Amino acid sequence: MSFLRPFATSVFAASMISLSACGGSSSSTPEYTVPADAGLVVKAVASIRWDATEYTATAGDIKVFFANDDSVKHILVVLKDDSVVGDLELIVNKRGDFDEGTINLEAGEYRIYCTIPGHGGMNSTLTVS
Ligand SMILES: [Cu+2]
Repeated sequence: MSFLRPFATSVFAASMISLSACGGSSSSTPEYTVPADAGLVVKAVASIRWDATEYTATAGDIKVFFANDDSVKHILVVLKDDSVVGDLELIVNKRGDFDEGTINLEAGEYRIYCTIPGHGGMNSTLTVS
């Protein structure tokens, strides 16, 4: 993940003013910075769920940022008609972990899915247009 740092640093500097205006975050909030150019942001949240039931993205190369606000491991893949699309596989092992990658998707309906056994409920719609 070290490749993130130069970019994250510049974004952080640019957003310092707005962040400080918010009064800071609670100590229980996992620490990570969502890249400003992320085309799709997915978070795993408590009770083995995604943070949304429906996601949207713009067709083409989509930078996916995946963060873990839950306490167990999750593995994100994109499905189309029950088959994994592309070679994107993002893994977050514990709370506060994040991963990112890029996938090229044409317009259409996909699903954001977790491949961990027992996590079948992590199955949300992704609409690419
Ligand atoms: Cu999962």
